[in-house]
Amino acid sequence: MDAKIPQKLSIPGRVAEEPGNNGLMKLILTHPSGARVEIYRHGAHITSWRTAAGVEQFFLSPQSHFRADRPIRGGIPVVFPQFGDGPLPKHGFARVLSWTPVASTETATGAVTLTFQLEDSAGTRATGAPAFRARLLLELEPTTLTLTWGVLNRGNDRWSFTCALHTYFRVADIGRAAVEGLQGVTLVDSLRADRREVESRAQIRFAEEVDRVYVAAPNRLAVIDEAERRRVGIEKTGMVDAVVWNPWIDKSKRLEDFGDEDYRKMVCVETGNIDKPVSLAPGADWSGSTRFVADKEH
Ligand code: TA6
Repeated sequence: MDAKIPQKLSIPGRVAEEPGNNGLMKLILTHPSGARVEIYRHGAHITSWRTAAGVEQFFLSPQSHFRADRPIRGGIPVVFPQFGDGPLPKHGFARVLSWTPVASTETATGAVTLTFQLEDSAGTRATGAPAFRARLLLELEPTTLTLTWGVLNRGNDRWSFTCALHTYFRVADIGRAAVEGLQGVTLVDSLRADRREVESRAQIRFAEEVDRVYVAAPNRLAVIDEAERRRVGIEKTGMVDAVVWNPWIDKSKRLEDFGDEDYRKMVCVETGNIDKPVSLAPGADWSGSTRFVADKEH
């Protein structure tokens, strides 16, 4: 079991740590408004975000593993330094490594923040990745959650990587859910040999498996949950692309940490740098952020 967070990081009533599922340690951020986030050291993985109204915004699979060698299914997997398949295990090593909480604050405006850090290790260097430092800053406010991600190349050579926040949004009914903001954007369809085409729809709705990278997507997107009259705005900076994924029926059955019917209750809308990798000279750093804004549907 991880050690408890150092006393200097805990803030009474705001930042605490406790054993989570399967004994993995999780930190809990609580905003004075009642908004709340849970994040595991494992993968710096956010598993829950509730707004001040107490409404859960993310999907977490009841069948998720909580094991050091498996990613958590749901919430926000941190995909780094590789999106998808490639020389590393799929979606990279960051989501199955333990990150370290290194700072926590309550800002003058009342936001509660927590910073996690991941640095290179013999294991990561064995994959060919250089010395690096990755940091993930969470900022929690009554109806928003902002993640700011920074990567510093501490190696001696240029380093290119792809990355994403692989966010699983909770919806009451996929049949009454939609993703907005991608009309006119070039998409790469993973289910059709990476064929490229232009998204024609103002609202993307779901009636089959969807697995598409949207290249250079607009910085404002939205997930609509009509059944609960909810809308979550997504505001990204420095994270060029977006991904829309729903496994639908057949793939859901193939995912052993995901219920056969769970495709009805979630949609992934991811933000990241996928089509064109981030390329860092030695000593250079990259930063990107994604803000989630929970709102009642207008
Ligand atoms: O982001 C979409 C995707 O690449 C899909 O192809 C699907 O495999 C999903 O990620 C989940 O991947 P995982 O390795 O977490 O099962």
